[in-house]
Amino acid sequence: PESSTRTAAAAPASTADAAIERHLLHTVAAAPGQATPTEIMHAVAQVAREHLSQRWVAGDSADRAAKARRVYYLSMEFLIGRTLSNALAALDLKGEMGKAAAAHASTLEDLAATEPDAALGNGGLGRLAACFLDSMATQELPSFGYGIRYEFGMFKQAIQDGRQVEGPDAWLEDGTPWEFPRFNVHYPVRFGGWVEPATDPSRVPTWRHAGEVNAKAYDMVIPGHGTQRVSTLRLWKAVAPAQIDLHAFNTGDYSRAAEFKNQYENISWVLYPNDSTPAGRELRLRQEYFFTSASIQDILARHLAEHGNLANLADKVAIHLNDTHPAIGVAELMRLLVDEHGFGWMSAWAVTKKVFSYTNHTLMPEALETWPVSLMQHVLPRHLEIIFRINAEFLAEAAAHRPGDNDFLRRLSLIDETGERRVRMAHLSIVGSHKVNGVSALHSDLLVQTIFADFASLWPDRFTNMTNGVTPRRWLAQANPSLSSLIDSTIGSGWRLDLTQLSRLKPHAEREDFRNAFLAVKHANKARLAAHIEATTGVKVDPASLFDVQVKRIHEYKRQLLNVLQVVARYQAMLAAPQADWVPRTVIFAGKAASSYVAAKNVIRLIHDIGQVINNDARLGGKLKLVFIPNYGVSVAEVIMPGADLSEQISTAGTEASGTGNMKLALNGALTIGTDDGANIEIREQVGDDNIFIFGLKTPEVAAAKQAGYQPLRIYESHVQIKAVLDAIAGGQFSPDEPGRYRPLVDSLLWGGDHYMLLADFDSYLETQSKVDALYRDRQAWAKKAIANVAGMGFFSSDRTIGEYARQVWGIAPKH
Ligand code: DL6
Repeated sequence: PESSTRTAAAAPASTADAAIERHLLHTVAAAPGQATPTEIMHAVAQVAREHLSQRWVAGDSADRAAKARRVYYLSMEFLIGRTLSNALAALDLKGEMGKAAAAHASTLEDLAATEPDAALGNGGLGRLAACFLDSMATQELPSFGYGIRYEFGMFKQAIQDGRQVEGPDAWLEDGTPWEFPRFNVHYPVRFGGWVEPATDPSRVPTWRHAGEVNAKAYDMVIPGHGTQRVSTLRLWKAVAPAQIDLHAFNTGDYSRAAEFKNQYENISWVLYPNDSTPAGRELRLRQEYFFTSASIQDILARHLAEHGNLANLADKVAIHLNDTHPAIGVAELMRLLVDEHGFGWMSAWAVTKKVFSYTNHTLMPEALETWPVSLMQHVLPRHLEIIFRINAEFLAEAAAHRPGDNDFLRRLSLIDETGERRVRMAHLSIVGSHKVNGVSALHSDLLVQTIFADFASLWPDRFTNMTNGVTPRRWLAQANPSLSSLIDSTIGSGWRLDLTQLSRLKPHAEREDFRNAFLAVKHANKARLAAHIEATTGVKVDPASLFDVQVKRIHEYKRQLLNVLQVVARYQAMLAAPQADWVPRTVIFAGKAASSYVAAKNVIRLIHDIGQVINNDARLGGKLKLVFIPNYGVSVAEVIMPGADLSEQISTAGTEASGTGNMKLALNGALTIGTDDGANIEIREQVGDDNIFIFGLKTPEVAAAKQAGYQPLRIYESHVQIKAVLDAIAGGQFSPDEPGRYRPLVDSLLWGGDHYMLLADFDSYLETQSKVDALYRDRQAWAKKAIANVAGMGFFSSDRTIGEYARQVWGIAPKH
């Protein structure tokens, strides 16, 4: 391994240096002169940990003394990324630590790069949760995040022969400096068995559970910025009950002992088990109940320790459901209050509704969780009973609103009776919460107009909107230090804690020297991104070309394929007129496809195959490149966002709940080309119509076109360019070794109905792309608009979002 050039004998130059050496010697057990960058990173992290831990203890004591009202954010996912730089920035230790790192012949960036990403999430929902933790700490909200300590996070994506290959993400392999095991905090979580009815009405039923696992707490510290406060992310690890283990072990049946252990401990092994099998689906339900139950038991224990009883629970506790994954919490709190804490049903229900609130993150019907009643009966029989009773009472209430309307009740029911009976987790969340929100203005409107319309007719005031945001600390200050210093020297550094201050940049867009400085920063960031592209794909790209970026999960509704069609159209047009003055473009994709999502994986392969042809076609003179950056995640995003010129946000209108990549890219000075969808609409309002490229059908037009009998085949037959593009792909021009490879993909567009309306938006997309090219030719005009984007992004700070949640949903006052 590489070792630093410093000799062990040299005296530490500063307090920071001394602290690092102390930790190298005492915690990491490495000789300072021989320590590897990873060891030095661990030592630096330990220094930060010491400070954070003091802040933690102080904040916790203050909250206890104040008997604070707290918010508990329950989420299956937290996509945190690396912590070191963020922690040092929060502690204001970057300068000092940078110097100390230099003494070890290293830069802070190099040290930080040795930390594995904590990738405990899939995409937008999980990253939003991580931005929220940062803002909750920064806004000094008494708060906890609760989730699962997955042993393996989001899979590592490699691209082999154009195909996505998934590898395990053993992020805890070498330990993490950021977690604090809480050996004294653990709860039993029970599964299976049956329910023994109560013997008389004054008693409660008894759940004779079949199995029990121990949930052990591991805390991760979340630093606040500009404050001494930190927040806690409490993650649960599943541990088999020791006596079971030992019994089999003692009788010499080692494989049975291991089997028992696995059966219980697999609950916290992997993020999102493949749910294409019954075993995978059951494991997922167990995961959901496991972390939700442990979290709620912990919340009640804390409350009892502070208040002595649960009478004032709803005054002191707000529990937020990040999507429906923790929705079983509604039944679990009822069970704990009624079965274990002596509450009557009615008073328990009144408390439960006050305590919970719920965010929906998707309108896609296939993403709305439901669990078969039979599975629920098998895994959580007592909860099923509770859900049935909640449903009966709820339907009685609903029936009073519309007597005789059985269809209304059928649609509202917590149980879907069409086909196999299933529990609708979104319905449980709505009925059990006092507030329900969507994540952008459009999405929240669509929720009440479409999938939740019946509920909205019952309880219009329950529904609200909280437009997403991103943390400026990670997504500008940390990811883009050069733009941050330019901004600091122009308007001061206060934007880190008050992003609306970015609006002060507006007048500077008129200054040529500022525009040039801005362009120079962008160019340097593009060079950094180009180096990453070359290192990870082997393709050399020109930082002077327009960097056109689509980075996000690969999904049909996000329409990476529409972008691909555009690239092929451009390629064909360039070949037809090679001498024309083409604006050089580098089209950059990144993103993971769910391991069982065949259509998405085909898109990755298609991008790769087209890239192979285009990138090696000398006739283009290097003016078009197409690359797929592997293993998209938080740290890769931190390199991509600052280097983008154009942000592709091209989902079919009405399908993307919000998007947050759109915010990160615009914040780093990319111009958006996008549809009238999700938060794009609000980005447009903030940056102004002239500074964004909006194209395509709007949500009502999509619905109308479908209603009118949309026929993609007709478009194909009558549209020369679309036909040429699809024929090239289907005919094997990009897969000469297997000419039929993409025939099914094209057929599914033409004959499968083109569900996401790619062909309907094709013309408008291409026209708009030409406008992008035209603008890019005028570097000064482009810079003006890019600066206007940065200046207009103040609204999209997660501090603003968290402030809104705190005041309007959780009833807690934020700092600002
Ligand atoms: O709210 C965060 C994020 C949105 O920005 C995206 O538009 C949305 O697709 C995403 N949803 C998910 C998974 N949804 N579910 N369930 O990540 O949430």
